[in-house]
Amino acid sequence: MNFKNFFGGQNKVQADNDGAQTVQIKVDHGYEPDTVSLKKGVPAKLVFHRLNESDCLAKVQSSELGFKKKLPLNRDVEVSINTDQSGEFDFACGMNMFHGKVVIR
Ligand SMILES: [Cu+2]
Repeated sequence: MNFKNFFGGQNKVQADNDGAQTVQIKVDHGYEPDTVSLKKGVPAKLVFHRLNESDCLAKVQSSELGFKKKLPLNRDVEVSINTDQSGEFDFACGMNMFHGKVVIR
């Protein structure tokens, strides 16, 4: 099966060499894309990249997905996502003002 055709959806999911799903998320005026679709049971990571100097976006966190990360300006920050459970999981900036969502199916 060709992973690149398999995932589809509104985000650009790329399969890397080990078969993991990788999604780049641009952090500027919020998250882009703000909804990420992942395939259940396939290892996944989000790669956040912050372009906006605002402190508001300098952290990203999700209690539902169990991560809290600092996002240094202009750097890739990888977050591994457990895809064992299907569902919709929110993430947000440190002040809970900007929101994004991971959909696992
Ligand atoms: Cu904020």
